[in-house]
Amino acid sequence: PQTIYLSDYTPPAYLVDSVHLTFQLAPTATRVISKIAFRPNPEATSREFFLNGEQVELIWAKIDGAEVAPAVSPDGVRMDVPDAPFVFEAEVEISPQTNTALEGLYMSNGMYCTQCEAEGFRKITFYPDRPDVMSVFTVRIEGAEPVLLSNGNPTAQGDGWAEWHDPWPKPAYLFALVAGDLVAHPDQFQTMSGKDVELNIYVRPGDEGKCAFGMEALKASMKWDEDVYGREYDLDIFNIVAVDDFNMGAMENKGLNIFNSSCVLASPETSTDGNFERIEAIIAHEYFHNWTGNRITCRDWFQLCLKEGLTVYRDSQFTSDLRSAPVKRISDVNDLRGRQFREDAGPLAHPVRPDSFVEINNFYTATIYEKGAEVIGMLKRLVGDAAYAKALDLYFERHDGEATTIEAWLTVFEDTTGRDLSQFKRWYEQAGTPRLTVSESYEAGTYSLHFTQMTPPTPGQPDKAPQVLPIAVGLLAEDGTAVQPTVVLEMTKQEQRFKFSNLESKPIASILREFSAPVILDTAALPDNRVFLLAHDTDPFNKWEAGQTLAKDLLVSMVTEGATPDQSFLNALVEVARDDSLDPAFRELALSLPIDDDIAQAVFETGAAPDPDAIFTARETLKLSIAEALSDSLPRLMASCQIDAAYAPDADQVGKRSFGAALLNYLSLLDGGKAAQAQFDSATDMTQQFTSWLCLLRVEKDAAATSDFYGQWQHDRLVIDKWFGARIGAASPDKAVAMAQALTQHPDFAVTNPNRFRATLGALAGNHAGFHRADGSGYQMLADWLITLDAINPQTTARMSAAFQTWKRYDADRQGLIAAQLERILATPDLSPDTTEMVGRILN
Ligand code: BAL
Ligand code: ZN
Repeated sequence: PQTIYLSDYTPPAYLVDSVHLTFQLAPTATRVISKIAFRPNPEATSREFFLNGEQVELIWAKIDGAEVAPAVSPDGVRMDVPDAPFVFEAEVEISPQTNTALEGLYMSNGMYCTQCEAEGFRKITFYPDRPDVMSVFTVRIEGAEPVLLSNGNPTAQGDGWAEWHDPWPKPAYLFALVAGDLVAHPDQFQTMSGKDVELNIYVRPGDEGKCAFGMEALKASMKWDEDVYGREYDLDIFNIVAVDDFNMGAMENKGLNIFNSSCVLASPETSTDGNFERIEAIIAHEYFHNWTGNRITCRDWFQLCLKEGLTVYRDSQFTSDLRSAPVKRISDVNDLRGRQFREDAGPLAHPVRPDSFVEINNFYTATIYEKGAEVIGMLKRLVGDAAYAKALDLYFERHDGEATTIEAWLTVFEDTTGRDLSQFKRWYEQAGTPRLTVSESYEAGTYSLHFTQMTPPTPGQPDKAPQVLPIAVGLLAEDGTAVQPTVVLEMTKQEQRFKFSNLESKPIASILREFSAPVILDTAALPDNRVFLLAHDTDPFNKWEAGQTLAKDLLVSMVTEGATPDQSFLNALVEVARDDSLDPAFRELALSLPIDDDIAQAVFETGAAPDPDAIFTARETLKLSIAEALSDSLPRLMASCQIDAAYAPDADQVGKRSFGAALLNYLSLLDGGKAAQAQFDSATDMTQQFTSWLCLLRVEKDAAATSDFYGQWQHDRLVIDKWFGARIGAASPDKAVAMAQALTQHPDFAVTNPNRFRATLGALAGNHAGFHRADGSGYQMLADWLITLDAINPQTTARMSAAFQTWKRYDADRQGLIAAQLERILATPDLSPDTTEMVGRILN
C-alpha cells in the first residue's frame, strides 16, 4: 500500500461543472450512466486526466460524444482529453449485492444504500473522487423499489423512477442514494426566513414507532443552529434513512443523511436513556455538518478535523444547552480519556491533522474527532465567546462553497482577533497528550502556581515544542468560599509562573477547571486537597475530578501495594451521594469508579505491568466497600430516584434513573440481586429493564432473566445487540472468552453485520480481565475473527484491531502472546490495506 503525504497536495487537474447520473438498479448488475462536464483547472500544475474507479466495470466511455478507450487500471482510468471544457460520459456495471465492505453502493436487507465518505464514490463510477472537486449533481434512479432517494430536491418521479437535483456544489463523498421498501415518518420545519422544509425519517416497515424522538431531535437541531450559529437549512427537503448494516454511526450526505439504525431508532420500551442521548447527539452532529462539512468542506482528507472537530464541538454545545453542561463535560472528558488519551499514548498516536496516511478510513479516530473538538474549545476559551462568534460568522461568509484548510480556519480567527495563532497551531501538528506538572508557593499574601509542560515522544515525532495551554484556575479559602473566581491562565512556555496577590491566607487551588485543556495534570507536588475539593469545589468538573483521582490512586495502591479502601475517601463519597443539592446525574458520575482499562493505564504509569485480574479484584473490593458505606442511605436515596410520570428521556428523568441504577448496582452487592430482580420483573422501559438485568448479570443471578430478556426481544435486532454485548461485557474474567465463543455460535450472530460484530467481539475486547486472560485465549479469539472479517469488511476490521493498541503496557508474556496474534493477522494472505496499515502501526 502507498503512503500519501499532506506535503504532496496538488490542486485537481480538472474541475467539474455538473454531473448527471442515471442508476439502473439490479442487485448484482446495477448500471451507472454518467455525464460529467469537465474544465481545465487554471490553478493546476498538471494536465493528467485520471478518474478514480475501483471494482467498477467499464462498459463504454465517450468524450464529447465520441467513443474513447481509456487505459483502465485497478484504481481508475486515464486518457487524453482536450485542453478545454469537455463532456465525459460512461456506463459502468457494479454489484451492490456482493459489496460486503459497505462502501460505495451496497445492499442491506434488500435495500440499496450508499456510503461514500471517504472514498466510496469511486466504487460507484469513474470520477475525480477527492473533496476539493465540488459539483452540482442531478440523479435519475430507475428501480422497482417504492422509495427512490438521492441528494437535494426531488424534481420528477414516475412509476419505477425518480429524479433529484442538488443545487449546492458538493464533493463526491457527500453523494447518497437509497432505494427500498421504506416507510416515512414525516414532519416539517419552518426556517428562520419562513421557508417550509419537508422532513422525513425513512425506516423499514415495522420501525415506524421508533422515529418520533429522532424527528424531535432533528427539529431541535435545526432551530439551535439558527439560534446559536445563525445557520439556516438550504433545501426544500431533509431526509434521514435508517440502515441496519453500516460501518459508522451515521453519514451527513447532503439532504439525505444515512444512519446506522442503532443511532436513530428509539422507543422507551427498546432503548435506554443512553441510547436516546446518543441518538439526539448524532442527529444534531449530522445535521450540523450541513454547514460545517457540506457547505464548507475539506480541501483534502488531511483536513478531516476541520469538519469533524468543529462539528463534534458544535454537537457538544447543543447537548450542553439542552441538557446539563457539567454532566456533558464530565462524560466528554471520560470519553476523551478512555479513547483519545489511550490513542495518543500508544503506537496509533497521530496529530489532529495527520501529515500522512495509507488508508484514510483508519483516521476517523478519537484524535481527529474528540481532540479536534477540544482544540476548538480551547480556541474559544482563549479568544472569548464574542470573538468566537465573530470568527465563525467570518468563516461561513469567507469560505462558503469552498473546500478549505486548517490554515484558512485559523486565519479567520487571526483576522478577527489580531492574535498570532502560529503557536496555537501546534495543537493540530503535534501528537501526544501534554503533561502539565504544577507546584505552588505562598509568601506574604502572594500565591504562585508554577507549571511545567512536556509532551512525550510519539511515532515519528521525537521532540515536541511547548503548546498554548488555557488553564482555568480558581482559588478557594479553607471554609470553601471562593477567593478567586475562575480565571484563564494562558501558558505558552515550557515553564511558567502565575501569581495571585493580596491574599489573606494561603488558598487551595482548583486547577484546570472544566478541563480547560486536554492534558494530563500532575498535582503530586501540591498538598493533597482532593477530599476538600470533592466536598467544596464550586466547579462541578473539578469536584468530580477530585473524587475520580482519589478513586484511581486508591485502586492503584490496592493493586500494587495491597492497600485497603480508605475511610476518608468512602466518607467523602457518601457525603456527595447524600447531598440532595447536587444533580442526581452528577452524583451518579461521582459514584462511578474508573474502568479497568483506566486503572491499567494508571498502574502502567507507576512503572509496573498491570495485572488484569488484580485490577478486577481491586475494583470489585472497592465497589463492595462503597456499597457497605452507602448501605444506610440506600433506601432514602433510591426512593428519591422514583419518578411519578410517564417515561421521558429528558435530563431530569435521565439523571434520576442513572443515579438510581448506580445505587441499585451497589445494593445488588449487598442483597444478592433481590431488588434488581424486582425491578427487572416490573420494568416498563428499557432503561429500567436493562440496568436491573446488568446488576443480575454482575452478581451472576442472571440465568432466568437472561432467557426472559432474549425471549421477549428476539425479534428486535437492536435490543439483541444489547443482549450479546451485556452478556460478554458483564461475564466474569474466567468466563468472558467462553461466553463470547458460545455467542459467536448463536444463530443470531452475524459476522456481516457491524453492529452485531461490535456487540460481540467489541464486548470481549472491552472486558478487560476477560480479554487479557493469561492464556492468551482472548487475543486468539479476537484475532481469529478479525481475520475472518477482513475478507468481508476491511474498514470495521481495521477499526476493531485498535483493541490491541495498549499491548505494550502488559507483562512480557502477554506482550509475546499479543505480538504473535498481530503477526498472524499480518501474515494473512490478501489482508486488506486497511488492516495491514493498522496492525503494522500497532506492532511498530
Ligand atoms: N463524516 C462521517 C460521519 C460523521 O462524522 O458524521
Ligand atoms: Zn462528523
